[in-house]
Amino acid sequence: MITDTRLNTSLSILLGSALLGGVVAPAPAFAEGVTAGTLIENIAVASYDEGGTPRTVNSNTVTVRVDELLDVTLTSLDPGPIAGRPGNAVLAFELTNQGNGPEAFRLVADTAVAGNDFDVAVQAIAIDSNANGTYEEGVDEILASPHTTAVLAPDTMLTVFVLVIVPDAAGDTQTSTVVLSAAAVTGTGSPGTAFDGAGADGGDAIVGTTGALATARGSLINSVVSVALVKSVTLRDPFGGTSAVPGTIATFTIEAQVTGTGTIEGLVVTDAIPAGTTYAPGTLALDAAALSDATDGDAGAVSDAAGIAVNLGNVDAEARRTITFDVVID
Ligand SMILES: [Ca+2]
Ligand SMILES: [Ca+2]
Ligand SMILES: [Ca+2]
Repeated sequence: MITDTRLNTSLSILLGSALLGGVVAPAPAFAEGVTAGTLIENIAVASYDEGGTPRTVNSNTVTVRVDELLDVTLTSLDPGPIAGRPGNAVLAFELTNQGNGPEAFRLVADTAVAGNDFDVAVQAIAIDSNANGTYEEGVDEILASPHTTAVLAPDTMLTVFVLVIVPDAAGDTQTSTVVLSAAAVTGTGSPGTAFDGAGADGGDAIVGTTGALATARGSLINSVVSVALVKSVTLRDPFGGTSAVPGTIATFTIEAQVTGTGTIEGLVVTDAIPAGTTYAPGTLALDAAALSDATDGDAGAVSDAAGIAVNLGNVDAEARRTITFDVVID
């Protein structure tokens, strides 16, 4: 009651000019209305004339404390299924305290969603501590279990990251969905459910239209890229035939096949010069275009000691790159 009296005094200026009849205090500019704990006061005034002297009489003050509404929304921040690959992936969500009081929210990520081609494993749930929309290890806070946000002021939005691991067994183009839920820590329930005394400033907490519980779905599509090498040889002997004799030129063909979805990074193909043969200088080629033997600006380099090396760099699937070189049988 002491607190109420103090607030009555500070807030009564809102209604100092109240007229006869009900008057509601101007609402602060919150989406969900007057902040929980606000005291709405009303005083009626009667004005009259007594023998030429104006008089006024005030009514007693009626005070209503605004209860706390518990409401929350959650949306996926990903524009669609994110591209994943076996290993780590990050799904992003936005949580908003739609209530009119301070509230924390408990987060639960459900990975076993009907229709999934595979289920991811949840590694952690994190908060975008520096509010840049990107998860950064060591910067953004990992929530300890049970995953509960800090107490959020009304209308506060928070970016939440669900860090998942895509299993190695997940196939190319397979999809998986994660359902994240956020529940008001004070309680959830059907709209109108009351938690007596559990709201801001000792008022009640009342479940709002959202049920104080929100869910959102984030999904990913797996991309698996792989490389296969297929090697073959053709022979030209000194007599116009295909026998393998000293002096026969052996042309090796190595086909690098990049299959699946995505990009292979830093692909380098190497091959030793076989014992009993000597590299035929100037014969290294990539997709029928000559490469110099020297280690220089092009993709290829050859020496009898080190063999051939062709740096294909980043290769998008699907792709086939063909390397050829000649050796002479000693
Ligand atoms: Ca609260
Ligand atoms: Ca961040
Ligand atoms: Ca070269």
